[in-house]
Amino acid sequence: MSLDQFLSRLDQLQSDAESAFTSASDAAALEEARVTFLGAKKGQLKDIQKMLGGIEKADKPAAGAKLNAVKSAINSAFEGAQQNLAGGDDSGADPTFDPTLPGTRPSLGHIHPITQTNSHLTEIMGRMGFEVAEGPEVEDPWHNFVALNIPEDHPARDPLDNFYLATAKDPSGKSSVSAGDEGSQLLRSQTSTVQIRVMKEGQPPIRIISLGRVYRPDAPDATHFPMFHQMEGLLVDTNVTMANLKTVLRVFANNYLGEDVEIRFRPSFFPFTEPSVEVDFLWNGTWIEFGGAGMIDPNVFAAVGYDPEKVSGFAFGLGVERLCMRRHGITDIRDLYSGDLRFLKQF
Ligand code: FA5
Repeated sequence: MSLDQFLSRLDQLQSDAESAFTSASDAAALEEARVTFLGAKKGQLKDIQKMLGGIEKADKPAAGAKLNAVKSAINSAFEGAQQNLAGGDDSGADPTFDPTLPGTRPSLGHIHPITQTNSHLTEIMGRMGFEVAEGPEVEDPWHNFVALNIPEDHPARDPLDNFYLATAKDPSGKSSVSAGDEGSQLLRSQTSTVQIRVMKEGQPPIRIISLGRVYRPDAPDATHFPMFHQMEGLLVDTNVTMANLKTVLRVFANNYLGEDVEIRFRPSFFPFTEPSVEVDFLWNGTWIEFGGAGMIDPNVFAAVGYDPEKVSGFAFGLGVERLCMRRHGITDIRDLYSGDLRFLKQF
């Protein structure tokens, strides 16, 4: 073998060994590369060393010098790769940190199903021209009962059917509450109170909905909760009929529950509407009650200063939880308020 051939074989060997060492991704791969190039018996460096014997005598010093230089270059490339794999790059990085492992997802909150339902109902009713109105949850008996044509002796005013508030009135700190008292405040038992506030503040034509919490001392069961939500609707104009009321509620039900849902009115009684009805929707072959409705009673118009001979209107009040439960197949109202994230995260 000529000197030139020998030298170029050595150059080739050095570059092959260096790239094999740097691309070894773990200790096992590096060891395999070490045996290939530096192995004492079958290593490629050993093979070339054996060829030194076949070099012309005059060329031997140059060939030997090059062989030694390549040998030490390959050895130091091996040591460098060994250090890198051991994390010896002094960067201060945590050697136990594995960037390929999945991270811990931060847990994000989301909107409660009843709040989502309120937004959905607002959107549907908004398309029929109903604007949102609000009223306070702590009410006085005038808005909750008197203006709604609920007389003093009506069972709906019974202290056992309402949450009257213990408001201290005298400086001695003694509670002045005698439940049912004209002056005592209570948590509103229905959103119909907002009808009164809106009519007192404005003039017809009126077309509003009001979504909010109401409170009743009902024992919790699968369909009742002491705090729940209602969607009140109120439309006041001239020549308003029950056919208008039924159309609005049917369009609402078809949009919220489905095109195949039918609506039925059952005769009922509410002091603030005449005639009054219970509103049922036909859902999967069963009639289900969602709320009450009717034409505004002339006494209510009189209480807010409207002329019952000139204006007419309808109102309805639907249970928001019952609507939400139907749409999502929820069978127990208590699940909505248990605070169990496994349940709530499904919505
Ligand atoms: C009323 O509250 C009337 N204000 C409705 C109304 C408005 C009639 C306007 C006429 C004109 P009622 O007490 O039936 O009506 O309640 C209406 C709906 O609220 C019920 O059909 C039911 O869906 C829901 N609801 C009543 N009590 C509870 C409760 N404890 N938990 C959950 N939902 C309830």
